[in-house]
Amino acid sequence: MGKRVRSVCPLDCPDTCSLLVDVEEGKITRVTGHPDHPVTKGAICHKVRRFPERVHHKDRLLYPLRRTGSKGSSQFERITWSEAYDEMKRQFQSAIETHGAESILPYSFYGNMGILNAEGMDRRFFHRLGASQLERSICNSAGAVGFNYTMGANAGTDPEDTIYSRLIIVWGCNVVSTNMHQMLLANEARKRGAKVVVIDVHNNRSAKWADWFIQIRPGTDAALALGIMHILIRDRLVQEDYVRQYTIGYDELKGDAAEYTPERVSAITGVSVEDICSLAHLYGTTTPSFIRIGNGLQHHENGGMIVRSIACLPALTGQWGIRGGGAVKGNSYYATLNTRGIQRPDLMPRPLPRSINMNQLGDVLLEKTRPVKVLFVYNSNPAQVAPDQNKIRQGLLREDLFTVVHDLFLTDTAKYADLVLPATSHFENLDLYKSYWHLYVQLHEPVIAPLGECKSNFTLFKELAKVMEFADPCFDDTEEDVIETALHYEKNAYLHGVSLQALREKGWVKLAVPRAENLKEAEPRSGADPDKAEVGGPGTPAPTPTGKKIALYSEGLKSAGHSPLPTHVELSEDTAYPLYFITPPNHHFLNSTGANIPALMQAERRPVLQIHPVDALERGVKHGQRVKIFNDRGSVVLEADITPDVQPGLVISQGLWWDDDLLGYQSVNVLTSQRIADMGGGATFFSTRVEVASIPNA
Ligand SMILES: Nc1nc2c(c(=O)[nH]1)N[C@H]1C(S)=C(S)[C@@H](COP(=O)(O)OP(=O)(O)OC[C@H]3O[C@@H](n4cnc5c(=O)[nH]c(N)nc54)[C@H](O)[C@@H]3O)O[C@H]1N2
Ligand SMILES: Nc1nc2c(c(=O)[nH]1)N[C@H]1C(S)=C(S)[C@@H](COP(=O)(O)OP(=O)(O)OC[C@H]3O[C@@H](n4cnc5c(=O)[nH]c(N)nc54)[C@H](O)[C@@H]3O)O[C@H]1N2
Ligand code: SF4
Ligand SMILES: [Mo]
Repeated sequence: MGKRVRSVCPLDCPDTCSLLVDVEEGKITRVTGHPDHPVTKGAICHKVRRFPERVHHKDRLLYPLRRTGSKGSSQFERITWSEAYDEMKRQFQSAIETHGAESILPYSFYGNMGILNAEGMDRRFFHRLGASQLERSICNSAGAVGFNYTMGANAGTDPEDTIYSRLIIVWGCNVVSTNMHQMLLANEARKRGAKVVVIDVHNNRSAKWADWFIQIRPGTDAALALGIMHILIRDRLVQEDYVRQYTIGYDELKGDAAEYTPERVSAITGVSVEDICSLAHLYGTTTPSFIRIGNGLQHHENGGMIVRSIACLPALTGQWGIRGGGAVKGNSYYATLNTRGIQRPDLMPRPLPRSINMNQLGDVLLEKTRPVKVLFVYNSNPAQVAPDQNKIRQGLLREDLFTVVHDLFLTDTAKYADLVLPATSHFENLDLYKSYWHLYVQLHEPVIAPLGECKSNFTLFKELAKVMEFADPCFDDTEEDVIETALHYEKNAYLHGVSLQALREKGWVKLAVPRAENLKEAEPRSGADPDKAEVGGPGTPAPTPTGKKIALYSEGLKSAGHSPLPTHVELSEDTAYPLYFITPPNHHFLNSTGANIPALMQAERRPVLQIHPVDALERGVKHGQRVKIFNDRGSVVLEADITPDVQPGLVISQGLWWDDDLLGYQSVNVLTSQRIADMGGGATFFSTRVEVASIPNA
């Protein structure tokens, strides 16, 4: 007899959907949305509907493998877990003896967002080992830091309230593909009369869905935000009382914004003067108004400053604290857990091991003075997703590097491994999930038993700790113990009512974030001891989660060497190459996850390069022809798709496809740079410059 059980989507997607899973004879046969979840309401994307094919894929790794051929040749033999553990112990010890524990580098991201399996026992293990620390800044860190400079924390509007918004600006976010429930909530708001504006470089699915699409030049969004501020100030659309009460630096901002005339902003951004003025007036006269700030902005080298600048807008029109008003960059601050308890940074040796920025893996693997001797990859596929692939591949080919990859599949990274370890899918694990967008915490209880000899990250690192003879009691903790530790955090008042028991009963619990009212006053925060509370403290004087005033002028930015005021900074990279090359996610893959599921590959058809007719004509490129895209870092070949959906001077390839020698697919990250963004050590994928050439006789 089959069963239907509750589950959670583990993917690195803001929506963190609640799922319903049909299981028959130990196999997952169907995945749908849980209709009762207050935000995700039973709707899920195609990617996850196809999860039965992913979990029971013929290529699922089911037992440990040891390399037999040359690196990258995909030749492996089956070994036992005990052989794998012995080998890892030997390699760890040898690296520590010859080069110190810092020569061991964990490399992970959020292939599975579960707290226990993404940042739990693994962190404890590598901290105790004394391995190099990894700065996990490939995704949202530049924007998160930028937003914090303005608002004090990575927290904004409750997305459930956005059905009350009258104006929704989707700014650098492809919501139709990457945050589908924000699209559905916006559609609900539209039924109530709201207008949706999309500001993007690309006339993509979200742009076509919008009521008004504003096409902007790459990396110029801070100038547009300042142009809006200029007009709000000039035309007296600023809520002066609110600004005086809740912000710092309005007078300084006035001086700064005065320089961003519509004409100047138009010249920088490519948006017409008329559109800049209409947008500013629409924004200045509509309440509640909401801005969804996406990750597209902060994958530029000036991305932190762009997000910081946009984040100033809601304060000027007094939108915070109003139901349906404000902005969201991310909401992860509300769900702050007892991170120290989960990850145990106190286990690290002193002085602390060096920290390595994950965006610079290529250089780090080729570094000779303090070399990496052991690379341990899990929850990530760096040979596809990380910038400057030629250097990464060169590093992975090093004979003196021992690489372990723990994954569900033989990914492009795993092909270079010395040891490949089979990972459970999240359906096989107990875990805790929070969302970085909505305000519900969810529990995931195993839906099926582990397949083959697969082990979860949690189990793997717990067992490795035993193999390494780490006697610390924290390595005896069960999954339940760590969940209890994670939720036991009196400094976060929003966690009030979120317990393992409540989660077991209900599946999800909403964080106790006070509801925004249609008031200009902030609601007092309650539920915690005022002396202890750091997150969500009571009686905050300003409508920010920390109670601090909103920093239109930021001393913090100044001391970090940035402009203390919002400002437009020109992109600088590789001006020798004339075209910007932007590679955002596609609709049917989740980063490189799903790019080996036949149904999803068919839906995406093939990787292409979108190029404007003018740029194609200049280069003699024909539609459907194979073209070479190149810069100093390397070249890739893609099929040209000539379309006015991209602007002149910009080429776009969506999605991270796995390498395929037969079909000629290579990672687009061959072309992207290891250069770091202005803030948060962020990645700069989208500030890439290239040239495109037609391939003769192709
Ligand atoms: N289907 C799908 N969903 C996903 C993912 C996926 O791979 N596939 N990935 C998940 C992850 S990890 C993340 S971080 C999020 C990312 O999702 P989003 O936050 O939507 O970020 P991106 O899709 O990277 O970029 C958003 C948009 O920014 C645009 N853009 C690029 N440069 C600029 C610019 O200078 N100005 C403006 N205004 N726009 C610009 C791009 O054209 C793109 O439409 O999505 C998550 N959800
Ligand atoms: N050019 C370009 N590059 C980009 C981006 C872009 O927009 N353009 N986006 C960037 C962004 S925003 C992000 S977040 C990164 C994402 O980069 P990654 O986090 O590397 O994302 P994925 O490609 O999804 O790889 C996740 C891997 O984890 C594995 N996995 C899943 N669950 C588990 C588990 O429980 N245990 C273990 N051990 N493995 C598991 C999956 O099978 C998969 O191979 O990519 C970045 N790279
Ligand atoms: S990938 Fe996103 S939209 Fe799709 S099921 Fe998972 S959380 Fe929901
Ligand atoms: Mo991401």
